Amino acid sequence: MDDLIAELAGALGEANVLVSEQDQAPFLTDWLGKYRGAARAVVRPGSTTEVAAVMRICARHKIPVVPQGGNTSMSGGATPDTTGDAIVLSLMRLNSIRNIDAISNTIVVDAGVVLAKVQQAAQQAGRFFPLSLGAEGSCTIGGNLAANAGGVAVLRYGTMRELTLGLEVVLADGRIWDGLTALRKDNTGYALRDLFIGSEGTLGIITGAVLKLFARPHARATAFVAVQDAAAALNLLPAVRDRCGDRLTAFEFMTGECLALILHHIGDARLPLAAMPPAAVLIELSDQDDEPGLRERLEAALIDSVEAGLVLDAAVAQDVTQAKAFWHIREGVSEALVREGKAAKHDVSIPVSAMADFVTSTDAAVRAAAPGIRPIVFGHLGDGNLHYNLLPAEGQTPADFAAIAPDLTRIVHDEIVRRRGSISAEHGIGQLRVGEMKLRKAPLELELMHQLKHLLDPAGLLNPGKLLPASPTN
Ligand code: FAD
Ligand code: 2HG
Ligand code: ZN
Repeated sequence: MDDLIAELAGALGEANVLVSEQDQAPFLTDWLGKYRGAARAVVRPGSTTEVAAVMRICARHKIPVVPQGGNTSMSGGATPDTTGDAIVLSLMRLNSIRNIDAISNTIVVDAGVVLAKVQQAAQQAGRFFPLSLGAEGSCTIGGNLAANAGGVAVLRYGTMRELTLGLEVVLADGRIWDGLTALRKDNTGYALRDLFIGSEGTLGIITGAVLKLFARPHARATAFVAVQDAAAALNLLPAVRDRCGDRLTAFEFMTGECLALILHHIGDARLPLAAMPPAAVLIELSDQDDEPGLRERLEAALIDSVEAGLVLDAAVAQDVTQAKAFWHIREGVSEALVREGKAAKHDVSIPVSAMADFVTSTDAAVRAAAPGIRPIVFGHLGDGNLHYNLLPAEGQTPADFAAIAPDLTRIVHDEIVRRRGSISAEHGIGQLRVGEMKLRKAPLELELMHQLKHLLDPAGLLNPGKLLPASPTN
């Protein structure tokens, strides 16, 4: 056993320092199966002080550290590189709900708590934690924070950043920053909390968080709506919002090609419409009570929109089971994409009003560059966030597709930048997009980001190769 492994085992116990290939395997590949890395060890601390001990040991030995939560990153953010120099620091054993305060409307949790467990804990206390996404059964609060996750309820409740009040973070040198305050107002200087949120494990290890809770919505109305295209969906958005106001919780778009892919691969997904539509929107309203009233409101908005020619057909869920079946379709999309083959993934953020034009011109541009290419487009249209996935043409070999994928990505990202958008809305830069940063970020922004990185992680040990290119200039 070398010195490093012996010290780590001394701090955490041998059972929590995984060195065998077999034990490490699940931690070294990403959810999409796109990256496979190597590590000296996978360590599993069980407390904040143990995380701090790991960081002190790694700082002394100059060992890179890759933090990992549920390992559901869509950008290879939690997978180490292939050198085998790094350790993977899994937060999964930090899994306690520390406190729920129904009056302050807050919950304090360890970073390794799985999102679904936080939702359940809030529900048991008669409260509601709104972050919701397809990976909620396995992603962790620490990962949600490090990625500033979005999901399907951002329209009403905001992203993880907006849902967070305080953080506890272990710094690269092992010091612990206790910022676990539950204050809605605190004007005492720079917002350190917000620096760590969205930093993808490159500035510190998040070990705990104070999150906002909300009143539990007891009423929901859910509709699966056929539309002609993204332009119709975009016009439907204000029509529903005007009728339903803040009750509008989700507005999720899928093209017909996307729907067909889901229905093909997800065996128990059933289309709730008479015929396959050119495109669809999944709409959800929520409120404190009065489910029949909520449903009526949604139906009225949809009837108006049929008359205005925006809606082709619609199914409104009559009970929870039907609503779940509608969501099952939407939630099947990432799995369907993986089953179909490796897609070139793009996480588009542009002004909401530019979405339809974006889809039309990007579809045309990628099809011109690569005849037969299959855009699979879906996402959080109400947030200005589409997942623009490209699948190879039928019969195209993976090698041929890989050869043209960078050019296609350039086309998609150019279309984003033309609209003053961002190349990542919610999945982060990770290792997937790190090569794009110099092209897409202003030099001044990159320089400031490098200075902050140097301040907090002078030896560059935290998640190297992710988010930031090696230097701002070359
Ligand atoms: P990981 O994948 O383990 O890590 C993500 C990043 O955070 C990595 O850079 C890692 O190094 C870092 N990290 C993890 N924990 C910590 C910590 N404690 N301290 C510091 N850094 C840390 N994302 C969305 O925003 N919206 C969606 O709708 C959405 N849907 C998804 C659906 C599916 C099926 C899947 C597989 C993923 C989806 N994602 C979505 C992507 C992903 O960002 C989220 O699942 C989640 O936020 C990642 O949490 P995790 O615990 O798995 O983090
Ligand atoms: C979603 O919105 C996720 O379902 C995953 O962000 C998107 O697989 C994807 O591209
Ligand atoms: Zn998404």
